[in-house]
Order: sequence, then structure tokens, then C-alpha cells
Amino acid sequence: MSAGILALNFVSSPGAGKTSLLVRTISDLKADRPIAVIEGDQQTSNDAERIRATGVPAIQINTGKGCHLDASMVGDAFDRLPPLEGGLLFIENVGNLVCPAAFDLGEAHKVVVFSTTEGEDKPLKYPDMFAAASLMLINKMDLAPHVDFDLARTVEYARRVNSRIEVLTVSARTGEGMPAFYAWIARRADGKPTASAAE
Ligand SMILES: Nc1nc2c(ncn2[C@@H]2O[C@H](COP(=O)(O)OP(=O)(O)OP(=O)(O)O)[C@@H](O)[C@H]2O)c(=O)[nH]1
Ligand SMILES: [Mg+2]
Ligand SMILES: [Zn+2]
Repeated sequence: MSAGILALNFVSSPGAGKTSLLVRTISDLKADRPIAVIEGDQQTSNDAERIRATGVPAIQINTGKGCHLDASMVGDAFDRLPPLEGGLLFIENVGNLVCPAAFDLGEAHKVVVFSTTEGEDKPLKYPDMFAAASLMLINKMDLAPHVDFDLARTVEYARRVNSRIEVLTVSARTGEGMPAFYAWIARRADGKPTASAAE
């Protein structure tokens, strides 16, 4: 990936809220820096269309029988995007909590989106993804009371497989918690020391 671009690779099971989080993030941050998105799905351009509706460029990759993005797919898509110097590249991987963990797309960080409706034990059942991620965004916090979501247990399980993983709780629906995610992005985009590095 070119210098001066912060690339983040969003991974999750299908429907955890990757596109919803990207739409809200882009709407809130697009005035500050250039943003572009590479979308991966087996079929359809639905997600790229949702992103383009925010006014930023998006390239859709359809993997067909494939179940993850690889670096050559992302490289080809990146070449079709307008220049992004100093900007943010968001890559939304195929919804799949297993093999996207194993593929380096040139990103600075993997961000695993985990939603409150999935069951607290997913970090133990699918450890590779949580081990590979720098940040876990726990999404759909607005639903937490309805599904008896146990935040402490989820964080404990995630840290069992990755003691360094950072955790933020958010809701793409209500916007709760999003400013802390934007601060996390800004620290990395601006190259400032991270909270964990300062510890
Ligand atoms: N209540 C609630 N619903 C949400 C939230 N975020 C996403 N959703 C809903 O969850 C569903 C899936 O959201 P998407 O953003 O499409 O999820 P995704 O991870 O991009 O899905 P795939 O790309 O298919 O893997 C949609 O019905 C969203 O409206 C949230 O914070 N709260
Ligand atoms: Mg999506
Ligand atoms: Zn795969």
C-alpha cells in the first residue's frame, strides 16, 4: 500500500455490521480526509452501492466461490481507485470469521467487528480472527439488553486468544461509541503513538 495511506481490513461473520459501521464512519470523517473503500462479497454490488451513496469511491470485488479477499484482488481494485494520498482505505472483507484471518491484504490493521447477537464464545470458537486483529469493535450495543449480552465475558475470551487486542463498544444504529473509534483511527492515520504503545 502506498505511503501516507492508512488501510484497515474489516473482518467479521456475515451481518455483524461492517458496512453499516463504514457508512456511518465515512459520513462523519469524509470532510477530514480522503476515503475510499474496497468491498468483498461472494456476489452482488449491494455494499459498494451503500458506500457510494455516502459520496466516496468504492470498488466491489465478487469472489464467486471464494470466501475471502487476497492481496492481488485488493491490489487490482486499488489501482482502479482515484489517488488517496494521506487518506483512509477501508477494506471490507467477505463475511466469514475463519479464513480471512490468514490473508495479509497490505493493511495496517485488521479490525474484527463482533456483534452482541453472535454469542460471547465466538472468540474461543474462532480464535484465529481475534488473534489476527488489533481492534475488536463490539457492534449492536443498542441490542445488548435484549440479548443478555455479557460484555465482560466477551472481552475476557477475546483477550484469552489475544492479550493485546483493543476493544471498543459501538452501535452503528445509534452512533454510540463511534467518537472513540474515530480517535483510534486518527491516532494511526496521524502516526501518533498509540495508547497501547504508550502503556
Ligand atoms: N440494531 C442494530 N442493527 C445493526 C447495527 N449495525 C448493523 N445492524 C443491522 O445488521 C444487519 C447487517 O448489517 P450490515 O452492515 O449489512 O453487516 P455486514 O457485516 O456488512 O454484512 P455482510 O457484508 O453481509 O457480511 C443490517 O440489518 C443492519 O441494519 C447496530 O449497531 N444495531
Ligand atoms: Mg457488508
Ligand atoms: Zn476463504
